[in-house]
Amino acid sequence: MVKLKTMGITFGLSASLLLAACGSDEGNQDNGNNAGETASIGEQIDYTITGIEPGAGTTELARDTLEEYENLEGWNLLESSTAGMLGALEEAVKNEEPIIITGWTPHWMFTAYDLKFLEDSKGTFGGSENVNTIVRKGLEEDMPSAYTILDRFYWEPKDMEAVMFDAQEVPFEEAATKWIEENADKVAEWVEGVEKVDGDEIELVSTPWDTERASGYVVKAVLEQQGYNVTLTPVDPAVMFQAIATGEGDASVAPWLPSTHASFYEKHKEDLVDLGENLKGTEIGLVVPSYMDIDSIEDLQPKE
Ligand code: PBE
Repeated sequence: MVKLKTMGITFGLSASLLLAACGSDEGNQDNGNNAGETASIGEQIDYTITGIEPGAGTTELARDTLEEYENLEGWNLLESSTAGMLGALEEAVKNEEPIIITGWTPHWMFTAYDLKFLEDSKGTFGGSENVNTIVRKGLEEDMPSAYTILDRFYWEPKDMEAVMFDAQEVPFEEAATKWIEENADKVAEWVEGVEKVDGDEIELVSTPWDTERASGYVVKAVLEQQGYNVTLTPVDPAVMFQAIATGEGDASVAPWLPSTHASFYEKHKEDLVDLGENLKGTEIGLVVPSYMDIDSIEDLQPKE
């Protein structure tokens, strides 16, 4: 009896909820309020862009973007972590809900999900860019072997992606070693004619994202094969540039230039040596799942 009664109440509730839902739908149309329109993307996501770490270059450029685009008046950037952003992205895609993230490539997010960059007509995210190698002043004289290898280090997005892909299953160190074994020709070019050393210590400074874990561990392993004793320390981009400028760190293969890390680079460029790009063709920006009916940052509506 009790059970039946409960079921009766449950049924009653569902029915009234259904009725209420229908009623409110009809109500909207009757109001003539935005007749035929669904909520704007901004309304649906509460005018919030799902961002990453406060110290990332991407976060800085996303803040600039919110200032530069008048149509983003009233929007905000949720600063959290890369893991937090990826979790929110996964959840949204699973439910086919709208989401706007700060994203970048190379990254497995573009393989795992069908995503697109929003066009950036004002260029606040800088378009296609590179990853550079920077070293401290005096490294060329102090550690000529390491300097030569760092100067020659160059690879392609597909190489970096291969390491990142394997590193989803095994530690980065192992993924890097595998890449080196499979690309012995390339590595041989970097170390050709370079004198080995006997345990000299070298400090590599990097940032805490997978792209730079991939390059950092590859360069670390190559330098170790050459006899160096290598430490690899991930820090915020601001700290990374500062470390190379003050000489606390010896080298970094992690700066995204000329845009993502522009402000840090500008601050320290006189006090470091820029060896140019080690990888071409990265990009950062606002990214959405392809099922969203929007192509450009300009198409977003200001908060009402
Ligand atoms: N990233 C990955 C970093 C650099 C590498 C794009 C998230 C950033 O500083 O924004």
